[in-house]
Amino acid sequence: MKRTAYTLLFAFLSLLFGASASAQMKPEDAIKFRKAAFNVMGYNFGSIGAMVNAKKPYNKAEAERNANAVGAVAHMPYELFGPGTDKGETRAKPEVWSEPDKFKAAADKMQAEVVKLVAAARGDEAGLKAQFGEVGKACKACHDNYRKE
Ligand code: ASC
Repeated sequence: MKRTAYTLLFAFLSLLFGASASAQMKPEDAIKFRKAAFNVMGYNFGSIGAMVNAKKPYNKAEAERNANAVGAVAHMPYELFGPGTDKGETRAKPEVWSEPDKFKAAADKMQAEVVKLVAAARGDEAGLKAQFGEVGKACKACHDNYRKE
């Protein structure tokens, strides 16, 4: 019983401090971290793109690592568009904050397609190529509406 109480207390404190750490993060740090996440995604997604578009040899193990890396960080940027992060070194358009439901829907769509990309990377190159296209469309939809050139 005592152990359960400590476990619960620990879980509660972790949540509390976890939440406040992200709430109190300096806006410039949030911007820096979300760009880092997008860059990790861009690097790895680009590597898959190079393979499925015959710019470099298809290597299944590498494609799986790339897809897993995208999958591991795809949720991150959207935790980092909080208040005050609309100003500074960012190309994010004001619509990110003025139409949060639509922005969230676009982010959710991307993340759902990335989950399928992770699965597709375990299959053959044709399936990976098809799902690469779907993820690319989700990336582009968001860039078109929510990113300045
Ligand atoms: C990429 C990459 C993106 C997307 C996007 C798709 O490889 O870095 O941001 O694809 O260009 O339209």
